[in-house]
Amino acid sequence: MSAASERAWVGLGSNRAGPVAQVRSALDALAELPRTRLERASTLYRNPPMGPPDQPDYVNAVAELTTALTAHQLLAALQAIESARGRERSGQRWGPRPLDLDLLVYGAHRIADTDLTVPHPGMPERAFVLYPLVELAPQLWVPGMGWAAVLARALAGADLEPIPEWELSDG
Ligand code: A4P
Ligand code: MG
Repeated sequence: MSAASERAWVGLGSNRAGPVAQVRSALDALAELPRTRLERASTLYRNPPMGPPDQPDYVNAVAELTTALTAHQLLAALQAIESARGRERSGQRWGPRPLDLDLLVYGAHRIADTDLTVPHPGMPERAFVLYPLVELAPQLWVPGMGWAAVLARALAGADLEPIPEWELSDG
């Protein structure tokens, strides 16, 4: 990767159409992105929905990338992966979805325009983002928000169930 590349973290979530397989295939798709390297992926965690409770549990994970894409190019690439999995963007807010990819952190950048807000503003309330993020990057400073580990500690007692390896190999 070139000297101009950035370290970026992406949140993955699914609660439909085989959530474990959805997240695993999204990780494969991230590994195939141009000018991007998938450095590591967190454990997958099963957890109850944030938002409307009458929907299945989610499977969430975080991926760490090194990328020479701009933040907006990376967002477009994430949306293309979502669309390829049949995501309908017109659905209910925070409703069930086969695959949701959020750009959490993009280097030290702070971005707020009509298409993109980075760091992702929901992070401080979301154990399903912060716990896997801290697993990958225990020393991470989230621009404008603080240390990821400190943000995670504020959500102690989160209901996150790590998905064991044997379950992953079943798809
Ligand atoms: N957008 C702006 N900033 C970003 C960013 N940093 N990353 C814009 C990704 N997208 C960003 O997204 C709406 C618009 O946000 C996009 O067009 C993009 O330009 P969307 O994915 O279509 O909308 P959404 O996901 O339905 O809404 P929202 O508010 O983004 O929902 P979230 O935050 O993605 O949350 N419960 C559990 N347990 N686990 C989950 O993963 N996820 C959600 C959805 C709800 N409940 C959940 C989970
Ligand atoms: Mg989203």
